[in-house]
Amino acid sequence: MRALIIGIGQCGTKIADLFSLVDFETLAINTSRGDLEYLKHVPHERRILIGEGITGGKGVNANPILGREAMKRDLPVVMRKIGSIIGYEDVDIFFLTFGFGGGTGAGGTPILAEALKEEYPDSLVVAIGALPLREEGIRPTINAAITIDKLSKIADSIIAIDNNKLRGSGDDITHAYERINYTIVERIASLLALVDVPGEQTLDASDLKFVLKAFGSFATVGYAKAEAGRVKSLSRLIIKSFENEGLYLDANIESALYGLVAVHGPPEVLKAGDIFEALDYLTNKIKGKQIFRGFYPDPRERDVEVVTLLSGIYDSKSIEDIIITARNYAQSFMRAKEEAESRKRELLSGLPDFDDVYPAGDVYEGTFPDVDEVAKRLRREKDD
Ligand SMILES: Nc1nc2c(ncn2[C@@H]2O[C@H](COP(=O)(O)OP(=O)(O)OP(=O)(O)O)[C@@H](O)[C@H]2O)c(=O)[nH]1
Ligand SMILES: [Mg+2]
Repeated sequence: MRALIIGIGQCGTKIADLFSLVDFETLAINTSRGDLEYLKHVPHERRILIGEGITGGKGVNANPILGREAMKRDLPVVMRKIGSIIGYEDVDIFFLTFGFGGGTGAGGTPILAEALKEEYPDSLVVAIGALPLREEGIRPTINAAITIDKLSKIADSIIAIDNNKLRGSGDDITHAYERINYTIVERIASLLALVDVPGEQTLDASDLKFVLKAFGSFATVGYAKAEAGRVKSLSRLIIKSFENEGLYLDANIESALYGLVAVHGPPEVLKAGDIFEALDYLTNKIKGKQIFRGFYPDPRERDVEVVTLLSGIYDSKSIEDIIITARNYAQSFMRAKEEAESRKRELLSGLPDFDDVYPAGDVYEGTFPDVDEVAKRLRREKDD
């Protein structure tokens, strides 16, 4: 299975940087030169500055129109770079990582997603985006809502990460972001690492692609881990990975179409009976009734790790909150704008124009006297 992780904007490139650290193929794209330089693990030749002519390499300050234009202008450079990375071996999935609330990621990601879909129709394009914190205010929320709408028509799945949910309490925000990014990469990297591992009952690239090819609906990744000696019921641990606190966003998992469960741990704990009990329960619970599974017994392992993927989700409070807030704001903004316009018309009605109050015909039609000439004449007259 071949995945290419493409980070767009600051949040996205920071996430791609962590994927690079764990040996994934990555590319980092940003409008800010400083943010690109700040990355630690993405190789320098895999960093692309876009929109320099528009921004001077200084970012787009949360304006997605500029982010979109930057990506459009430099799309040929970006696509050539991607082509040279890919070479002759197909990519199964492009993962585009970004923050929904900024300008570069929100504006640029849909443009790149569309170009990738066109150029590589057999590969999947999966968006992995962080949803803005509530306290960031209205603009990031609007950027997020509009970008969700656009990507839902282009991407195969949208793995939305709710920063509000994963933030926890106490941390300052920079630490919280670091921790969230780590969680994102840890889970997705463990899942990808388990695909195409030889063995019976393992997952292959086509299983993962089947689950993620879900017409631009939402997907989420769940996770549960425990020391093998402490696992009393494996079935319970698997079910826990699907529970709300384990997921990237608040979602009703019953609305999911497909699921995928990968269980990794010491062979004596991975009992088929327990696993099937959990899978039966979950298959009945989700709407689409299809769950793929992979078992990975590993005698060297001391922990049991469960990674789950649910896709085809449409019922998510995290997403709904953003869409409703953005729509209410847009509607009340449009109303306020109309009110301002009509109030302005009312206030200024009945005023005359200049022609109504000044008499016509006072306009001097001749040529103006030459001031130098007049001065010379006056001086001559004085001297005489
Ligand atoms: N999870 C996570 N979210 C982040 C991180 N950095 C920023 N965000 C979120 O992403 C949004 C901002 O996106 P950025 O990536 O900073 O913006 P950008 O795409 O670089 O665009 P501009 O800075 O406007 O050019 C905000 O809503 C933040 O909540 C991060 O490291 N991790
Ligand atoms: Mg930025």
